[in-house]
Amino acid sequence: MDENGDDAAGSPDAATDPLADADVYRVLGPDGSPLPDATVPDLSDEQFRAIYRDLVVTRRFDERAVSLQRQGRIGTYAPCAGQEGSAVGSTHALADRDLISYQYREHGAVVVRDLLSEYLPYWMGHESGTEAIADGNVFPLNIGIAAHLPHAVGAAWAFDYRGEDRLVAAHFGGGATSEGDFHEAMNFAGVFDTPTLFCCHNNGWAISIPESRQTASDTFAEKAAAYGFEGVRVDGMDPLASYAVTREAAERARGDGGDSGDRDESDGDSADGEEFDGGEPRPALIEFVEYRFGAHTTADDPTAYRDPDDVEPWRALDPLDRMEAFLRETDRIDDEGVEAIHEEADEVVADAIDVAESIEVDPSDMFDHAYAELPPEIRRQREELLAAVDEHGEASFRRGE
Ligand SMILES: Cc1ncc(C[n+]2csc(CCOP(=O)(O)OP(=O)(O)O)c2C)c(N)n1
Repeated sequence: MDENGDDAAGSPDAATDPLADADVYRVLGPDGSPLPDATVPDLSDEQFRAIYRDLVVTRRFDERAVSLQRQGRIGTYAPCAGQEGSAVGSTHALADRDLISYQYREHGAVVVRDLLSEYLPYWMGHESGTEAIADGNVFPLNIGIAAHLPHAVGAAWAFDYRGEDRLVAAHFGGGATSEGDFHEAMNFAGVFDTPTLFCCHNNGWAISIPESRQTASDTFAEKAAAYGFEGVRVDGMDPLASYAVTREAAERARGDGGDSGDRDESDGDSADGEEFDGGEPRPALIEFVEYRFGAHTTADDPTAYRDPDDVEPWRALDPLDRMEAFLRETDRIDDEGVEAIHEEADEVVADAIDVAESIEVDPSDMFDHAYAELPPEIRRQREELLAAVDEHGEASFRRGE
């Protein structure tokens, strides 16, 4: 219990020992070795390497995006370092036809869908970035916390209604669970059995608010019990555990029983003690227990609200290091293979930046996407801008010119 009288999981106390909670499902130990009682997912060598490749691309993208923001080449950016394991692992467990609806930090999901070039323009202010990823079954990212969740449930309900074998994986942070939209979405999904996976990223913080001030529940996963479906906790910094739990939940959401054989059934308990047992399609809440290594966004300074030393125990669980160690230990990769993946990641991200920066900009685009019909004041501003561009030339509006 902390000085505020809270004993919820994810409290600053718990943050000092990431392995303290025994109810968190893991496949890999901190050093990347499979845990003695864990079932390693039944994937091909190629699939294991693809997960590692996507983790490395996501990390590289993250580093370059922060650097581009510092150079004034993109706007505000939300770093994901530390959280790649859950976004990448869970997306590998889905079918390409499944829809992903995410908050703004789960860039790994976009990497798995191979959409970086289409996506990066969003962060540079181009609306095309949100339109193009729809072709890869990814909803535009959502800044209004939890506002996407009722839409995600609506889309899942529509899939079910039309008899389409598709589900929706909806990602959000712990802070989003304090919003009414979260509860409305969860309730509707539970009552109407929509094929929705609620992927809650418990990264310790909602900007400067620690999880212990976000909820008095012991866990986020247990909130599912109130809506009549399963909630499960998993190590979000363990890509293989994230894969296994998501795959099982996805099968259950499709009505396939949810026993993929990848996960020891004794670890499959829901928050209320019932096991996944097959049968009717059901939604699920997956709490990914993880940590945000960096700032909330590039506009944030985390040293104002947390001790940098608190991050270190979580860095020891870095999902890239654990996955690489697992691949090496099981002879699925060697030095050359690791190097090749890092080189590929550099190239993929550099190409995405080239593509995004080559987009021609029409300044009037900024007025195009909020209203079907422009209100008079916005119309006036548009005309004023176009007149100024006509008079002074577009170049005079560019930075440094
Ligand atoms: C409806 C709404 N309220 C407040 C905000 C301001 N805001 C932006 S991010 C954020 C924290 C969200 O935390 P969490 O859901 O835990 O996700 P994380 O940023 O940790 O990934 C808040 C409050 C917002 N974007 N939308």
